[in-house]
Amino acid sequence: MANFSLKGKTALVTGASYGIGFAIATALHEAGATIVFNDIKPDLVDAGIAAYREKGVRAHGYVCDVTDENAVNHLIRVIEQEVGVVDILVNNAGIIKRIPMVEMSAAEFRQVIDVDLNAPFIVAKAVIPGMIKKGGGKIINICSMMSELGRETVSAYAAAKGGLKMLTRNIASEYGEYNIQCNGIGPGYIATPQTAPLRAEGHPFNAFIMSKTPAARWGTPEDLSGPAVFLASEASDFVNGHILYVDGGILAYLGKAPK
Ligand code: NAP
Ligand code: GCO
Repeated sequence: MANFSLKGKTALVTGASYGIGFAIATALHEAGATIVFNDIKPDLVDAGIAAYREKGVRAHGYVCDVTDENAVNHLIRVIEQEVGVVDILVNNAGIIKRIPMVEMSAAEFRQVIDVDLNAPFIVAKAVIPGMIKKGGGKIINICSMMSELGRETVSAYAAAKGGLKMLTRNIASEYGEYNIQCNGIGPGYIATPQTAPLRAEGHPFNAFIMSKTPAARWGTPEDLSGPAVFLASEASDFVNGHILYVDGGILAYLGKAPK
């Protein structure tokens, strides 16, 4: 039987005070990992530590902006001193700006690229040396439907998440020989604060997503737990450069035909 245990492993999940990152970190803990997370705001880190404690998780929380390379390098050094070498990295932190492209400023575009693409590069670059020394590691990049599809108002996000898919494949290509597996998880439409505007009462997007999702429901952060444990464990040691879409079937479906 494949080994799904993460006992003895240290997992860093970025931007994991709540939302998808929080659910993934909780699942990695339940599989045996020691959890480390970061967020930008000290109060969110404190709230996250309390929320993890309520779930029985003694998480190590740190304040760090993942777009700041010096801060990330310092964070990794502190984690290695205080907790241990990072065995599993989940690049989860992310933002979205929903603005029609011709109305979006270059600064707004750059901000999304910075968090959703540059930061996963920065954090992966910071943990890979420790993984190589330790004989291997797991990197999981949180991609998106927008790694494959576009839609109105999300040009920067789609560009970032499309790039993140290829960064995932390139890390897999460049570091596979060091027993580092780098894969992606591509969530469908998940009920978190990031999508709350789309789920607001009466917003037409709800009906639209239901018509595009065979599962006919919004995903929950917990829907990502099993896929994350799989990609973080030895069970996926020969899976590399793969984007695992957890989307209820959206990418397979043309959409419900009008009756
Ligand atoms: P969310 O609820 O908006 O949470 C994002 C987290 O990232 C927050 O904790 C946020 O902290 C943190 N973060 C943002 N910028 C950061 C930075 N510069 N440094 C450190 N932390 C930062 O989002 P979510 O829905 O859980 O999404 C998590 C990931 O899944 C994102 O990469 C998102 O693109 C991706 N995703 C989401 C969906 C979905 O439907 N929800 C689907 C596919 C992919 P603050 O609160 O302090 O900003
Ligand atoms: C949007 C949504 C999506 C989801 C997710 C889908 O505005 O279309 O926010 O981008 O967040 O990325 O996989």
